Amino acid sequence: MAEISTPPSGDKRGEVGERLWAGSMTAITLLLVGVVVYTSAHWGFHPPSQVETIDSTSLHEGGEFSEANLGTVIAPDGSAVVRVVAQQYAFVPDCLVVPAGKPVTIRLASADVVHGFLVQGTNVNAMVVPGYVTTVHTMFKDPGERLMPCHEFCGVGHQAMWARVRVVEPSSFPSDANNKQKAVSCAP
Ligand SMILES: [Cu+2]
Repeated sequence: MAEISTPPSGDKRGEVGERLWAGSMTAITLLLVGVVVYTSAHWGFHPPSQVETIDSTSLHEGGEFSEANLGTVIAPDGSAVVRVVAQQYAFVPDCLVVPAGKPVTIRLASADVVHGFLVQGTNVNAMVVPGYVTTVHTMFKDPGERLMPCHEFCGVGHQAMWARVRVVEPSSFPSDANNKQKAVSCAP
């Protein structure tokens, strides 16, 4: 009968090797966890939306993301808040109008699955997870039009899901935006 290879009794080399490996793996794991904890605390990492929750199944029934609130509203200080719903397979509204050179806050909620959005040529890039509000603060320097595609695969119509961001001079901003009752967009 073949002997299973075990260290001869009294030979501790195998056991020492095992302990060495187990010890170094534990040390590496602890080091990596330490690096994650340190960098998170040092750089103040947090989810982009500060974990603001919302009931994704009832967005259309009222509240912040009801139809009348979707689009851009200008605050008295000239800054803009844009509210957008992401759903299979469109952004509502699908054309956002924002003032150039003013602080812009974009708030998105998903009505169904995970979506994502980015604005071409800027660092605006975030995911839109159902149940949470995604908030992005930015500023668009120059007037012009930019594409805003969905970048998270969200189903068979994903490739057709994109919006435009039209950056205009604050002076030529639709005047309705100053009326807080009505959000504006450039969607047809
Ligand atoms: Cu999508």
